[in-house]
Amino acid sequence: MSKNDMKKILVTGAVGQIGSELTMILRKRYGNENVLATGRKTKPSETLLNSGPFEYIDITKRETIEKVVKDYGIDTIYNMAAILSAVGEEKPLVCWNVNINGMYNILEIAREHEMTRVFVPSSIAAFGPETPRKNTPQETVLKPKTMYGVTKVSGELLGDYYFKRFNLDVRGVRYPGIISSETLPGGGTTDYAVEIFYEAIRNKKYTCFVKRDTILPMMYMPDCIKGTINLMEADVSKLKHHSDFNLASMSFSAGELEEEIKKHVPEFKCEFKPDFRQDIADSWPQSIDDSAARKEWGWKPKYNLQTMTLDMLEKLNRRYEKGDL
Ligand code: AKB
Repeated sequence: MSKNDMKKILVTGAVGQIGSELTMILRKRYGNENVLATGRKTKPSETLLNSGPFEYIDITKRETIEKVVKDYGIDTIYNMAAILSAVGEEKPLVCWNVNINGMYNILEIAREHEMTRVFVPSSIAAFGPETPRKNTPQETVLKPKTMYGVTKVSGELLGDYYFKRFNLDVRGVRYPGIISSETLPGGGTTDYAVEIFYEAIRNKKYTCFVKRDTILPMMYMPDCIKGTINLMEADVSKLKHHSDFNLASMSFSAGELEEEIKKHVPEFKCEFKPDFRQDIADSWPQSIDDSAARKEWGWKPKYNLQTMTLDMLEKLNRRYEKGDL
Protein backbone atom coordinates (compact mmCIF):
# COMPACT_ATOMS: atom_id res chain seq x y z
CA MET A 1 0.00 0.00 0.00
CA SER A 2 2.57 2.42 1.25
CA LYS A 3 5.09 1.31 -1.40
CA ASN A 4 2.99 2.71 -4.22
CA ASP A 5 3.14 6.24 -2.80
CA MET A 6 6.88 6.35 -3.34
CA LYS A 7 7.37 6.66 -7.09
CA LYS A 8 10.47 8.77 -7.57
CA ILE A 9 13.20 8.29 -5.01
CA LEU A 10 16.30 10.38 -4.34
CA VAL A 11 19.19 8.79 -2.44
CA THR A 12 21.81 11.21 -1.12
CA GLY A 13 25.19 9.75 -0.14
CA ALA A 14 24.61 7.02 -2.72
CA VAL A 15 28.33 6.42 -3.19
CA GLY A 16 28.79 5.75 0.53
CA GLN A 17 28.78 2.51 2.51
CA ILE A 18 25.02 2.17 3.05
CA GLY A 19 23.83 4.36 0.17
CA SER A 20 25.60 2.33 -2.51
CA GLU A 21 23.92 -0.96 -1.56
CA LEU A 22 20.59 0.63 -0.62
CA THR A 23 20.34 2.29 -4.05
CA MET A 24 20.78 -1.02 -5.86
CA ILE A 25 18.07 -2.74 -3.77
CA LEU A 26 15.71 0.22 -4.20
CA ARG A 27 16.28 0.12 -7.97
CA LYS A 28 15.37 -3.56 -8.04
CA ARG A 29 12.25 -2.87 -6.00
CA TYR A 30 11.00 0.38 -7.54
CA GLY A 31 12.52 0.30 -11.03
CA ASN A 32 15.99 1.48 -12.10
CA GLU A 33 14.80 4.77 -13.61
CA ASN A 34 12.84 5.66 -10.48
CA VAL A 35 15.79 5.81 -8.11
CA LEU A 36 18.14 8.75 -8.52
CA ALA A 37 21.55 8.14 -6.94
CA THR A 38 23.50 11.24 -5.91
CA GLY A 39 26.95 11.91 -4.52
CA ARG A 40 29.04 14.98 -3.74
CA LYS A 41 32.51 14.21 -5.09
CA THR A 42 33.42 10.54 -5.07
CA LYS A 43 33.22 8.76 -8.40
CA PRO A 44 30.36 6.24 -8.42
CA SER A 45 30.98 2.57 -9.24
CA GLU A 46 30.17 1.27 -12.73
CA THR A 47 27.32 -0.74 -11.19
CA LEU A 48 25.72 2.39 -9.79
CA LEU A 49 26.33 4.42 -12.95
CA ASN A 50 25.10 1.80 -15.38
CA SER A 51 21.96 0.80 -13.52
CA GLY A 52 20.13 4.13 -13.32
CA PRO A 53 20.37 7.92 -13.07
CA PHE A 54 23.23 9.57 -11.18
CA GLU A 55 23.83 13.27 -10.37
CA TYR A 56 26.29 15.22 -8.26
CA ILE A 57 24.69 17.36 -5.54
CA ASP A 58 25.84 18.90 -2.26
CA ILE A 59 23.16 18.79 0.44
CA THR A 60 24.66 21.88 2.10
CA LYS A 61 23.84 23.78 -1.12
CA ARG A 62 20.10 23.95 -1.24
CA GLU A 63 19.84 24.85 -4.93
CA THR A 64 21.65 21.66 -5.98
CA ILE A 65 19.03 19.51 -4.21
CA GLU A 66 16.17 21.63 -5.52
CA LYS A 67 17.34 21.20 -9.11
CA VAL A 68 17.32 17.40 -9.08
CA VAL A 69 14.05 17.30 -7.11
CA LYS A 70 12.40 19.34 -9.88
CA ASP A 71 14.17 17.65 -12.79
CA TYR A 72 13.27 14.14 -11.63
CA GLY A 73 9.91 14.83 -9.90
CA ILE A 74 11.18 13.39 -6.61
CA ASP A 75 8.57 12.41 -3.97
CA THR A 76 10.72 10.43 -1.51
CA ILE A 77 14.21 11.02 -0.10
CA TYR A 78 16.65 8.71 1.66
CA ASN A 79 19.16 11.18 3.11
CA MET A 80 22.22 8.95 3.53
CA ALA A 81 24.84 11.73 3.15
CA ALA A 82 26.59 12.27 6.47
CA ILE A 83 29.88 12.86 8.26
CA LEU A 84 30.53 10.00 10.71
CA SER A 85 31.82 10.07 14.29
CA ALA A 86 35.61 9.94 13.89
CA VAL A 87 35.84 12.49 11.07
CA GLY A 88 33.22 14.50 12.96
CA GLU A 89 35.66 14.89 15.87
CA GLU A 90 38.41 16.04 13.51
CA LYS A 91 36.09 18.45 11.68
CA PRO A 92 33.21 19.32 14.01
CA LEU A 93 32.00 22.33 12.02
CA VAL A 94 31.89 20.37 8.76
CA CYS A 95 30.00 17.64 10.63
CA TRP A 96 27.40 20.15 11.87
CA ASN A 97 27.10 21.73 8.45
CA VAL A 98 26.50 18.48 6.55
CA ASN A 99 24.48 16.60 9.16
CA ILE A 100 22.32 19.49 10.37
CA ASN A 101 22.25 22.25 7.75
CA GLY A 102 22.23 19.63 4.99
CA MET A 103 19.43 17.70 6.65
CA TYR A 104 17.49 20.93 7.23
CA ASN A 105 17.72 21.67 3.49
CA ILE A 106 16.40 18.18 2.75
CA LEU A 107 13.47 18.56 5.17
CA GLU A 108 12.57 22.04 3.94
CA ILE A 109 12.58 21.00 0.30
CA ALA A 110 10.55 17.89 1.15
CA ARG A 111 8.03 20.06 3.01
CA GLU A 112 7.77 22.62 0.23
CA HIS A 113 7.32 19.92 -2.41
CA GLU A 114 4.82 18.05 -0.22
CA MET A 115 6.80 14.84 -0.49
CA THR A 116 5.45 11.47 0.54
CA ARG A 117 8.26 10.45 2.87
CA VAL A 118 11.83 11.18 4.04
CA PHE A 119 14.33 8.80 5.68
CA VAL A 120 16.91 10.40 7.98
CA PRO A 121 19.26 7.97 9.72
CA SER A 122 20.22 8.37 13.35
CA SER A 123 22.80 6.26 15.19
CA ILE A 124 23.77 4.67 18.49
CA ALA A 125 25.98 7.78 18.67
CA ALA A 126 22.87 9.62 19.91
CA PHE A 127 23.57 7.98 23.28
CA GLY A 128 26.31 8.97 25.72
CA PRO A 129 28.07 7.85 28.89
CA GLU A 130 25.04 8.66 31.09
CA THR A 131 22.84 6.28 29.02
CA PRO A 132 22.39 2.71 30.37
CA ARG A 133 24.92 0.73 28.31
CA LYS A 134 23.25 -2.66 28.32
CA ASN A 135 19.95 -3.22 26.57
CA THR A 136 19.68 0.56 26.08
CA PRO A 137 15.97 1.50 26.18
CA GLN A 138 14.10 3.31 23.41
CA GLU A 139 13.37 6.25 25.70
CA THR A 140 16.51 7.19 27.61
CA VAL A 141 19.16 9.82 28.32
CA LEU A 142 20.50 11.43 25.10
CA LYS A 143 23.65 13.31 26.07
CA PRO A 144 26.26 12.38 23.43
CA LYS A 145 29.80 13.69 23.76
CA THR A 146 30.71 13.73 20.05
CA MET A 147 29.66 16.32 17.46
CA TYR A 148 28.31 13.46 15.35
CA GLY A 149 26.12 12.39 18.29
CA VAL A 150 24.96 15.97 18.85
CA THR A 151 23.87 16.17 15.21
CA LYS A 152 22.11 12.80 15.47
CA VAL A 153 20.04 13.84 18.52
CA SER A 154 19.23 17.19 16.88
CA GLY A 155 18.31 15.36 13.66
CA GLU A 156 15.92 13.04 15.51
CA LEU A 157 14.24 16.01 17.19
CA LEU A 158 14.04 17.93 13.91
CA GLY A 159 12.55 14.93 12.09
CA ASP A 160 9.90 14.43 14.76
CA TYR A 161 9.19 18.17 14.77
CA TYR A 162 8.56 18.18 10.98
CA PHE A 163 6.23 15.21 11.38
CA LYS A 164 4.15 16.86 14.10
CA ARG A 165 4.27 20.47 12.94
CA PHE A 166 4.19 20.09 9.14
CA ASN A 167 2.76 16.61 8.70
CA LEU A 168 5.89 15.58 6.75
CA ASP A 169 6.33 11.82 7.09
CA VAL A 170 9.93 11.64 8.38
CA ARG A 171 11.27 8.27 9.54
CA GLY A 172 14.58 7.11 10.93
CA VAL A 173 16.47 4.47 12.90
CA ARG A 174 19.45 4.54 15.23
CA TYR A 175 21.89 2.45 13.22
CA PRO A 176 24.49 0.39 15.06
CA GLY A 177 27.87 -0.21 13.35
CA ILE A 178 27.16 -1.55 9.86
CA ILE A 179 29.30 -4.36 8.44
CA SER A 180 29.42 -4.79 4.67
CA SER A 181 31.43 -6.24 1.80
CA GLU A 182 30.81 -3.78 -1.08
CA THR A 183 31.82 -0.26 -0.04
CA LEU A 184 34.12 0.56 2.88
CA PRO A 185 32.72 2.90 5.54
CA GLY A 186 34.46 6.25 5.82
CA GLY A 187 35.37 7.89 9.09
CA GLY A 188 33.34 6.04 11.72
CA THR A 189 34.28 4.50 15.06
CA THR A 190 32.84 1.10 14.14
CA ASP A 191 34.93 0.93 10.92
CA TYR A 192 37.31 -1.61 12.55
CA ALA A 193 34.58 -4.24 12.33
CA VAL A 194 34.68 -3.93 8.53
CA GLU A 195 38.40 -3.29 8.00
CA ILE A 196 39.28 -6.43 10.01
CA PHE A 197 37.60 -8.60 7.33
CA TYR A 198 39.36 -6.89 4.42
CA GLU A 199 42.74 -7.25 6.14
CA ALA A 200 42.07 -10.86 7.17
CA ILE A 201 41.65 -11.69 3.48
CA ARG A 202 44.37 -9.42 2.07
CA ASN A 203 47.20 -9.60 4.62
CA LYS A 204 46.11 -12.10 7.30
CA LYS A 205 46.77 -9.44 9.93
CA TYR A 206 45.09 -6.32 11.32
CA THR A 207 45.80 -3.63 13.89
CA CYS A 208 42.54 -2.79 15.59
CA PHE A 209 42.05 0.75 16.92
CA VAL A 210 39.84 -0.25 19.88
CA LYS A 211 40.65 -2.59 22.79
CA ARG A 212 40.01 -6.32 22.56
CA ASP A 213 37.18 -6.17 25.15
CA THR A 214 35.31 -3.29 23.46
CA ILE A 215 31.73 -4.40 22.88
CA LEU A 216 29.50 -2.50 20.44
CA PRO A 217 26.17 -3.17 18.72
CA MET A 218 26.64 -4.15 15.06
CA MET A 219 24.50 -5.18 12.09
CA TYR A 220 25.11 -6.86 8.74
CA MET A 221 24.22 -4.85 5.64
CA PRO A 222 21.36 -7.08 4.39
CA ASP A 223 19.58 -6.54 7.72
CA CYS A 224 20.36 -2.82 7.64
CA ILE A 225 18.76 -2.45 4.22
CA LYS A 226 15.80 -4.65 5.07
CA GLY A 227 15.14 -2.58 8.21
CA THR A 228 15.47 0.71 6.36
CA ILE A 229 13.06 -0.25 3.58
CA ASN A 230 10.60 -2.01 5.89
CA LEU A 231 10.34 1.07 8.08
CA MET A 232 9.79 3.28 5.02
CA GLU A 233 7.03 0.98 3.78
CA ALA A 234 5.36 0.55 7.19
CA ASP A 235 1.81 1.72 7.81
CA VAL A 236 2.14 5.17 9.38
CA SER A 237 -0.92 4.62 11.58
CA LYS A 238 1.00 1.88 13.42
CA LEU A 239 4.00 4.11 14.22
CA LYS A 240 4.26 5.73 17.64
CA HIS A 241 7.88 6.69 17.03
CA HIS A 242 9.19 8.30 13.86
CA SER A 243 12.80 9.45 13.54
CA ASP A 244 14.44 7.58 16.42
CA PHE A 245 13.80 3.83 16.37
CA ASN A 246 16.35 1.73 18.26
CA LEU A 247 17.52 -1.05 15.94
CA ALA A 248 19.57 -4.05 17.07
CA SER A 249 20.92 -7.24 15.64
CA MET A 250 24.14 -8.47 17.32
CA SER A 251 26.70 -7.29 19.87
CA PHE A 252 30.24 -8.61 20.23
CA SER A 253 33.68 -7.53 21.43
CA ALA A 254 36.51 -6.85 18.99
CA GLY A 255 38.24 -9.95 20.44
CA GLU A 256 35.18 -12.13 19.78
CA LEU A 257 35.15 -10.92 16.17
CA GLU A 258 38.85 -11.82 15.84
CA GLU A 259 38.13 -15.32 17.22
CA GLU A 260 35.21 -15.82 14.84
CA ILE A 261 37.33 -14.84 11.83
CA LYS A 262 40.13 -17.16 13.01
CA LYS A 263 37.73 -20.12 12.79
CA HIS A 264 37.83 -19.61 9.01
CA VAL A 265 41.27 -17.98 8.59
CA PRO A 266 43.42 -19.76 11.24
CA GLU A 267 46.61 -17.87 10.39
CA PHE A 268 44.91 -14.48 11.00
CA LYS A 269 46.62 -12.27 13.61
CA CYS A 270 45.08 -9.23 15.25
CA GLU A 271 46.80 -6.61 17.41
CA PHE A 272 44.92 -4.07 19.51
CA LYS A 273 46.25 -0.50 19.62
CA PRO A 274 43.51 1.86 20.80
CA ASP A 275 43.54 5.47 19.54
CA PHE A 276 41.18 8.45 20.06
CA ARG A 277 38.27 6.39 18.80
CA GLN A 278 38.41 4.26 21.98
CA ASP A 279 36.84 7.11 24.00
CA ILE A 280 34.03 7.40 21.47
CA ALA A 281 33.38 3.65 21.57
CA ASP A 282 33.39 3.71 25.39
CA SER A 283 30.68 6.38 25.38
CA TRP A 284 28.29 4.23 23.33
CA PRO A 285 25.99 1.37 24.42
CA GLN A 286 27.00 -2.29 24.23
CA SER A 287 23.54 -3.61 23.39
CA ILE A 288 20.20 -2.14 22.36
CA ASP A 289 16.55 -2.81 23.20
CA ASP A 290 14.71 -2.59 19.88
CA SER A 291 11.30 -3.78 21.06
CA ALA A 292 9.54 -0.62 19.76
CA ALA A 293 10.75 -1.34 16.18
CA ARG A 294 9.72 -5.00 16.54
CA LYS A 295 6.27 -4.05 17.80
CA GLU A 296 5.45 -1.05 15.60
CA TRP A 297 6.69 -2.29 12.22
CA GLY A 298 7.74 -5.90 12.65
CA TRP A 299 11.55 -5.52 12.73
CA LYS A 300 13.39 -8.86 12.92
CA PRO A 301 17.06 -9.25 11.98
CA LYS A 302 18.36 -12.38 10.28
CA TYR A 303 22.13 -12.44 10.81
CA ASN A 304 24.24 -13.14 13.92
CA LEU A 305 28.02 -13.02 14.41
CA GLN A 306 28.52 -16.52 12.98
CA THR A 307 26.34 -16.20 9.87
CA MET A 308 27.53 -12.67 9.13
CA THR A 309 31.22 -13.67 9.40
CA LEU A 310 30.76 -16.62 7.08
CA ASP A 311 28.94 -14.53 4.47
CA MET A 312 31.42 -11.63 4.69
CA LEU A 313 34.42 -13.94 4.18
CA GLU A 314 32.75 -15.70 1.25
CA LYS A 315 31.90 -12.42 -0.48
CA LEU A 316 35.31 -10.81 0.13
CA ASN A 317 37.15 -13.96 -0.94
CA ARG A 318 35.24 -13.90 -4.22
CA ARG A 319 36.23 -10.25 -4.75
CA TYR A 320 39.84 -11.05 -3.85
CA GLU A 321 40.00 -13.89 -6.37
CA LYS A 322 38.69 -11.54 -9.08
CA GLY A 323 41.42 -9.03 -8.18
CA ASP A 324 38.83 -6.54 -6.95
CA LEU A 325 40.06 -6.05 -3.38
C1 AKB B 1 30.19 5.53 13.30
O1 AKB B 1 30.97 4.69 13.80
O2 AKB B 1 30.39 6.75 13.35
C2 AKB B 1 28.96 5.00 12.62
C3 AKB B 1 27.79 4.94 13.54
C4 AKB B 1 27.72 3.92 14.60
O3 AKB B 1 26.89 5.73 13.43
N1 AKB B 1 29.21 3.73 12.04
